[in-house]
Amino acid sequence: MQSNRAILLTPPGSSAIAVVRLFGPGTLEFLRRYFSKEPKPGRCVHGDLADGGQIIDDPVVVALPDGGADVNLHGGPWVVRRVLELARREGFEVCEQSRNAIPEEFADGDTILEREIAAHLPLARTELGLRVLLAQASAWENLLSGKQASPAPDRRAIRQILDDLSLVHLLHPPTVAIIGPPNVGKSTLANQLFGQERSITADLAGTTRDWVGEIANIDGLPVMLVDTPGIRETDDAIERTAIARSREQIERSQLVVMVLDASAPLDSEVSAMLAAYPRAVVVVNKSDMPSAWDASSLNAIHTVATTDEGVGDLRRAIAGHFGCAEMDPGRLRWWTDRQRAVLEKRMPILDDR
Ligand SMILES: Nc1nc2c(ncn2[C@@H]2O[C@H](COP(=O)(O)OP(=O)(O)OP(=O)(O)O)[C@@H](O)[C@H]2O)c(=O)[nH]1
Ligand SMILES: [Mg+2]
Repeated sequence: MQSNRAILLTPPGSSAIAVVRLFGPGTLEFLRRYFSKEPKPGRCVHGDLADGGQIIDDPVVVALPDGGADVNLHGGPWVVRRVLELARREGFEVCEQSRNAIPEEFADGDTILEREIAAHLPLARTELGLRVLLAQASAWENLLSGKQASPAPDRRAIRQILDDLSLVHLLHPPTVAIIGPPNVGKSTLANQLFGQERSITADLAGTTRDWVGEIANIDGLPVMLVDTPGIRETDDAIERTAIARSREQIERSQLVVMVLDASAPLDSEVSAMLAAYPRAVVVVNKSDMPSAWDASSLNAIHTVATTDEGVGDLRRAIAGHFGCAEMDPGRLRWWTDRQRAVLEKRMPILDDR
């Protein structure tokens, strides 16, 4: 049997309006018990929502055609919490993590694709993510109806679409670790990427003791940016633990940005680090200082983290690594297993891969 579920469609925190969507066979019974009016499909009904004689709010309730209902509350956190608690008490499963995709059966839309788009809207943290996701409705319609200006995509074109994970990355932020020797400017660079002061920086090796992970908007691509402590041999037990923990973070990251100091001679530890992360994006920071070594053999990005110089290049390199630099939002992309399967089926039978 279908279960009863309550989902907070709007983001958490204070707002003018918060929408709680109720689903499942118990929805109308719940509203009959706690809402003062009879909900009507497709109509806005204004009434009181009360629990045991105490009015929680005077929401506008809209009954949905499939038996669910949207409860449009005043968006104070207390009101929202009370309504979700009430629903939970009445046996509803409550989803209030607005950073999760909405279960597809809860999402609005006439077609599966429209529901997939609506279901993933909460995961679009940036304007670019939102634009690319919303553009998929017409991109897919063109593919499925064959209404394309250019000829229908051939095997190579579909392979390219399958290999393009950009929308998956836009909806599920990849982890990017900033690593390097102590005092090279990793935290200063991280702060530039965050666009605000997040990590403590100081002219003292070993300033960052523990990784700082938070979402940064890199030219429209959200990434979980992890600033790590400088990797070095040390007797300080806390720093050693921090370095060990950051190694775990580095292992889990999808991209490593290795920061080096233009003004400090390269030692064998740094060379070993370069060899250990051959796929890292290499940044030569402190380019404003006289250089102590020749970086020309490295395919590196040169930055001055204190002034933001070169940081735009680094942003482009990070976004580009995940296929999100200079994106055309209208291009067809996939972001669910179902869509992947649809595309794979379209690969002509004579697939020579
Ligand atoms: N001249 C110059 N100084 C910089 C630059 N980037 C950072 N610094 C300075 O270098 C010092 C160290 O910077 P941090 O960002 O704390 O370095 P870190 O790599 O995070 O250091 P740990 O966390 O200790 O490993 C600070 O005094 C910064 O202001 C740069 O591009 N040029
Ligand atoms: Mg630091």
